[in-house]
Amino acid sequence: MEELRLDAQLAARLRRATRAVALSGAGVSKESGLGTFRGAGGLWEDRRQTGSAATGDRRSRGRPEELATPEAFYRTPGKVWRWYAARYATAAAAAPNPAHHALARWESLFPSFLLVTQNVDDLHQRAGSRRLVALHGTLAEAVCDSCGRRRPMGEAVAASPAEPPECSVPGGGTGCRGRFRPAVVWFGESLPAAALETASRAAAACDLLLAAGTSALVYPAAGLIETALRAGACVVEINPEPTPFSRFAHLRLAAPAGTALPALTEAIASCRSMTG
Ligand code: BJW
Repeated sequence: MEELRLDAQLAARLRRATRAVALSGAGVSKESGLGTFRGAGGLWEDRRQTGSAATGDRRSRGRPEELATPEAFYRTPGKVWRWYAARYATAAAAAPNPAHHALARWESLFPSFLLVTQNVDDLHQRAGSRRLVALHGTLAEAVCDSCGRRRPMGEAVAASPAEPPECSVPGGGTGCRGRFRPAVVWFGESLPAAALETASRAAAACDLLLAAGTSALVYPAAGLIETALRAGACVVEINPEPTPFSRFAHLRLAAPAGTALPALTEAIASCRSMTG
């Protein structure tokens, strides 16, 4: 992306911003080779429409609301487990892209910054982001659905590649008899309370919110954009496709995050280095 030119009013808002929040979604990891959920080529694209059989377990049929749910896991545990095992392997082999690296820089650009991610890959962390909350859990761990014990996903998949492994925490000699599942948040499940509380407070108090690579369809995460707008924050959106919030954004960059985010970050750094 060419150098970004900001109009004077927007440049002034970006220069004055002290409390920034970024909400990231699957589109930020797209250029690292990870699929988005919705839209063309997404993980939830209906294969009957594309006729593609080459995507293996990483794509799955049906509406997301019917797939990433506890009900789907209990109905077809092996299918759901293998889907996550394949996605875990892809994420583990992926590397952060320029969008992740640009966002890691935001910690030094603003006096207060919080990255709120919906992503379950750990690419932001691997790019160096530290002030981060993950709203939808992590692919890197499995958690017992009965006793809550956690173990690395890689270890759980190696122990049982085709079906979710049973938990064998000793207890009364029988073990807990639960099953491991990915430590992610499915539809109908509560988000981690502390992470949501931190994100909500930051959105209510921010003067700049960036929404990058998210369709902004899933709540309560998408509600953070509404919260920031209501608080009077400047809202910037990076997404090649429009979202329900596009028309409210003060700046909309209809481009891939891997190019738009470094360009925006340079523009912010340059206007913040100016005095006055
Ligand atoms: C690029 C790009 C590039 C492409 N660069 N961009 C209020 C109203 C209505 C419904 C609800 C509500 N509150 C709660 C609900 C119910 C539900 C919900 O939101 N439903 C809606 C779908 C209608 N929410 C929940 O159930 C949540 N729990 C909850 O609220 O608990 C309390 C409660 C319980 C019961 C009833 C009511 C309340 C939990 C939500 C959990 C979401 N989990 C998932 C799966 C995680 C595990 C996994 O990875 O499999 O999280 S769903 C999936 O969607 C995943 C994502 O984090 C999430 C968001 O998706 P995201 O990141 O936006 O990705 P995409 O694919 O949608 O969009 C990618 C975008 O990138 C696109 O726009 C592209 O254009 C763009 N893009 N290339 C930049 N290169």
